[in-house]
Amino acid sequence: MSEFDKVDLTNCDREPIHLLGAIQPGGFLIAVSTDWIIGRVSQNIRDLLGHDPDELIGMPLADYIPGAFLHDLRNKVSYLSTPDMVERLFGCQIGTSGQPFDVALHFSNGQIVIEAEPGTAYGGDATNSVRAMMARLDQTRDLQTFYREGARQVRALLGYDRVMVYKFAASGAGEVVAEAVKSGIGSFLGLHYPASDIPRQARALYKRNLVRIVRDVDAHPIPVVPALDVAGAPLDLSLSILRSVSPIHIEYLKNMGVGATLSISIIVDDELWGLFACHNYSPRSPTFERRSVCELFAQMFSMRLESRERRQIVDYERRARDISDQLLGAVASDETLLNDPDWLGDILTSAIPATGVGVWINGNYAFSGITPPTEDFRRIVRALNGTAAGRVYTTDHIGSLIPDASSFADRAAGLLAIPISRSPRDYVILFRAELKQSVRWAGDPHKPVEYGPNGPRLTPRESFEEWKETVDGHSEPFTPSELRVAETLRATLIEVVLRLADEAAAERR
Ligand code: BLA
Repeated sequence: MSEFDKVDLTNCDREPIHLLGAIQPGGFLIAVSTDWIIGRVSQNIRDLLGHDPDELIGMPLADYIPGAFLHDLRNKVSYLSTPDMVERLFGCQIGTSGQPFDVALHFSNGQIVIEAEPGTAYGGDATNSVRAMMARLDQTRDLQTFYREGARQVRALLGYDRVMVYKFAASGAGEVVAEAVKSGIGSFLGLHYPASDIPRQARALYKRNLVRIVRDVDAHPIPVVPALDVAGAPLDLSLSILRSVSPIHIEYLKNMGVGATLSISIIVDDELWGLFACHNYSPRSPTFERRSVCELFAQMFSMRLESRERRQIVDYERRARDISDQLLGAVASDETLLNDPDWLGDILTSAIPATGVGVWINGNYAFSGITPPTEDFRRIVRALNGTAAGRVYTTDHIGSLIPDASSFADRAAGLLAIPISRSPRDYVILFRAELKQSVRWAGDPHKPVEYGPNGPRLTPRESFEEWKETVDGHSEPFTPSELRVAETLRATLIEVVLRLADEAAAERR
């Protein structure tokens, strides 16, 4: 097999985006040893220190920067106690021009990496800004307005043409769930993008380093020299604030017609939930200080989102426990209720929304609502007997459980099966009808592999025209929290069934 044949969607995942060895113009990078000897610099360093790289490498940093700045740096380095920490200094005097610089400091493989970019005073009180932003956020009632307010606040702070809240699905694909946008440039709200648009290593990196910026898609990256150290290792720029981004991604942005971007990670329960994704149609570079304020806002947004999501789940599960208690109470006073599928269906679907319920006990079956034809129901029960015992089973695509499920997908396309005995197995099964999903993709995600200017690699989709895909044979999926509720209901149902069996046995004696 030639190299060429091996190109596939996964090779984006192999680009070492943290080792590209360059920064974006407009800033400077100096890497020093722990005794402050210069090991590497960005090639544009003359503009900051008045000397070329070959004059600086191997020399003490102290010879080229003001003593007060070195003192501040040493101070900050002492705080870099845990991995992945980045310390910040705003408004530093480094050269002789009087220009203030914003500085970030971190360790990379035992080297201290110092990055500096021109700063202008933020001109506001950062604490006060974030507090006011949070107050507006906390006034929102539902998640949708919460997302939208988040996008608005980020746009108010950073001023990009378009600010989106981009949410990942479990598959890694994502959707624009909220947007704040300059008028007249169209909307991306509701558009879906395939998982490969933000490859795996990028997502992993974005959990460690929360903000990344592309100041100008037409800018030429500035190499950091020497590329390899004496041990032959490139500089790991994972935590850098100036890192020049993947050329593949730049190509993607150009295809999209975008001139500059910034994105900030939204992390919920230690996972990358999504991003604030900002676009500008011309170059844009908010100062490091302003980006830091926005990063803090995004962190607080994430915490609030986490607690809102938790609260929703707790409320729902509490309601479901009440329903389960109701079920137990009702059957205790009238056991014939259990043989009434309409009663059972009503009570179960008030806890877990479904379009129909089928009950299979001792080879007898009963239905309520919209359910599959009897013969297909039998096939489903047989297939369920092959799944893990004693556990609730769900699928949003019955076609993955039995063949020819499409013939009844309009009646039932997804199911949640609650086993209520061991062997032979009895079940209560909740069905959900087909949801003819029309997914609005930005560009055709199934477009064949293309070869672009970056060699035999996949290029991003060149067309971002909306591309509609209809997904057949699927229902609304059952959520993890519905699954937990189903486990609670299972315990209740088993209790009821066992008690009825005991009573029946006692009567026979
Ligand atoms: C990175 N891709 C990104 C980033 C975003 C997207 C937000 C983070 C960098 C940034 O903020 O610009 C994708 N941007 C989007 C999406 C929207 C958006 C979905 O605004 C929706 C509105 N990209 C591809 C393919 C590859 C690819 C096919 O489409 C690989 C071949 C690569 N994307 C790619 C890489 C990065 C990236 C490598 C990492 C860039 C970096 O941090 O160096």
